[in-house]
Amino acid sequence: MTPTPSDKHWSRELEVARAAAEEAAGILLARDGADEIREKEGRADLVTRVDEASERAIAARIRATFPDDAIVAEEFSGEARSAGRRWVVDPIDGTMNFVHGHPFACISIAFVDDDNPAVGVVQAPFLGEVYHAVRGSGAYLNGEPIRVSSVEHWSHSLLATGFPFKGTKGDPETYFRLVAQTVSETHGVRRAGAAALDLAYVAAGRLDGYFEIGLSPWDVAAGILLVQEAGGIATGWPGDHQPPIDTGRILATNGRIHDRLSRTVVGYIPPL
Ligand code: LIP
Repeated sequence: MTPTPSDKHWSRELEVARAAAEEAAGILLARDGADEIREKEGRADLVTRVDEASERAIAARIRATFPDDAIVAEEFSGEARSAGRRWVVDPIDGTMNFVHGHPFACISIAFVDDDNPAVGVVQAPFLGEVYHAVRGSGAYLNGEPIRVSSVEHWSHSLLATGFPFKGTKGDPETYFRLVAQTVSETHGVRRAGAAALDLAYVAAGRLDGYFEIGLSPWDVAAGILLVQEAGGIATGWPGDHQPPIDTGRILATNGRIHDRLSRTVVGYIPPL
């Protein structure tokens, strides 16, 4: 099914993404198979039968409407396509939290047209929150518009990050020195364990900035659009030549502290 130019506002893609996220949310809430856990590449890189059931449900909904689109997803990614119409899906972002019953876990679904996300949905079933955005049409939480914070001063900012623990995030000692500096200079740093929700919290003005490395496209694709449509800035690592969706290295802020955060992080972890 080839979309017509009138579909450029991506209303059908948003409808499919929201219905898929809602179906997946029911699967997460049921927790059927949550105790059937496998390790993937590393000690703490987990997958459960719920991740797999969530991804199958999401993929089925996408393919029913857009059979020719590519799907890039965490568990059965299959297609490593990095151009054209594609869906970038994390069936459970925050899997470690989900396994332990910590509520900071979500489904993240992005529709990417050309090189940038055009539709993004992040649904947090245990928090009762659904974030969505369409390129050029704003960002929303449970249907209400959201905007990034107005915090101007670095020393008054609340940040978030993710610590290295999967062996895919560089040198832990250097990273912890970076975190130590940001903790000493700001209102603090949160490490909640789900990149998509950290990005959604920046978009909602609950965090003023978020930074992390070693992520996957499905961790950030939807959240990048939420931040941008909420008036914030989401970029790759300072000096990187590839976008964050490709590098897995991201800085997202309210815009006002972006330069200070960029200068701080690149002092510890250089460009690729
Ligand atoms: C998680 C990210 C989180 C990061 C974790 C993990 P997953 O994704 O959302 O920000 O700190 O290491 O990568 O594996 O739960 O989909």
